[in-house]
Amino acid sequence: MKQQMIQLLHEAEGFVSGQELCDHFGVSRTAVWKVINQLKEEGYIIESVTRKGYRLLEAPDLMTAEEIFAARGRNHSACGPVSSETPTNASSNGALRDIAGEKLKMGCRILSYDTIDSTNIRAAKLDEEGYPSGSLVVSEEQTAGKGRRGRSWSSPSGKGIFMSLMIRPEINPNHASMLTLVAALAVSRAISRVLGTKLPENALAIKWPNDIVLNGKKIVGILTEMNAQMDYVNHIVIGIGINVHNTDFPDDIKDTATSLYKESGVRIKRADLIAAFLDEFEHDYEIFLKTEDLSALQKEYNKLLINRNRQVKVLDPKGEFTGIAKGIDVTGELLVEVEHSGEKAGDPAQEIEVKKISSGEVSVRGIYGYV
Ligand code: BTX
Repeated sequence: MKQQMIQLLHEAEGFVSGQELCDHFGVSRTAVWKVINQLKEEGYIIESVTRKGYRLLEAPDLMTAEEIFAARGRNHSACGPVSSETPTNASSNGALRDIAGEKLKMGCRILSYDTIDSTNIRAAKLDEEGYPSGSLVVSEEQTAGKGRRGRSWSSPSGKGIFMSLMIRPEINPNHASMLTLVAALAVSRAISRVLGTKLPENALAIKWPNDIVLNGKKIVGILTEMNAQMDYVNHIVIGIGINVHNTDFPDDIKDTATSLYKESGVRIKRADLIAAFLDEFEHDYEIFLKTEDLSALQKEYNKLLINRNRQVKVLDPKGEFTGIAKGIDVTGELLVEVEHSGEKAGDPAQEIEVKKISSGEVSVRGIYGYV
């Protein structure tokens, strides 16, 4: 009832009468009043006026299932309110898979925590617990937020979005790494949608393969983890960390990290950004499943790519080299043009080799500073 009450208050143009709420839920006025009081305690600002009823003046910046569903409801009616209780249709083997052409529902189960070790660790368990593909874990804080290759992700309470989406795509496991790029594109679009003109033009960019940068500093990190057999994906967890309200950062990242608030001066509602991401990802994921490559998304991704046409240093374990990044190909590999000078000294002949860099093998840093 609480979840539906929040939805109703969000959707109402003005006041909702107490009688309407009693009739809708089939409960007494006292029961309605109790839920309203509970919401007020949680930070909802609700005006109550005799003979008019209740009106939601402001919702708190919570990342609860209720707030995320309400935010989606305003611009995406396909995902109705769904209980976040443990589902009863537990079936790990043979669980429904995501196939192109089927209606995908990203975020239709949301598990929201105040604190957790890592949302990726929790999301990885959802598959065998029988949660449907598209289930989302969100937390206010992470005590052991994970970055790639054993690195950590700073996850202070109330400052960011720490979320992990569990999906079961019916794809070749070799194609799974492309989903990180699909997610990066969806997060970029979601940020642009929520902040719009509050961000300077071209300030938001993707640093291949999985960072989003704002004014040259890191604002989003994405960690994709897979549980698969040789030819079969059991599940994939896409973990996303977004710096939202941070005003300062730990010493080791203070020069390279930033937040949406620091760059725009706007305090967004985190549920709005999560809802926008779910909409965007749902759309792009379906496109990706059709071809299992990035052919339909490559152009947009390359437009956002900060490394494009810039000199990059490729930290390949077999030997570092520099070159000019040209963009990604349809498989998400970064194409880097490397110049080989002529054999004899003074020979002007130059040969250009295009090397394909796959995210698993190397990391790429700009020659000048972080990007
Ligand atoms: P990454 O390995 O590319 O980036 C980690 C590096 O980024 C760190 O070593 C540090 O230098 C820097 N860093 C750490 N925290 C932050 C931050 N908040 N903002 C900017 N820079 C930072 C990127 O890994 C993948 C991160 C995924 C995080 C999400 S949060 C939800 C989910 N759960 C989980 O445990 N991880 C993912």
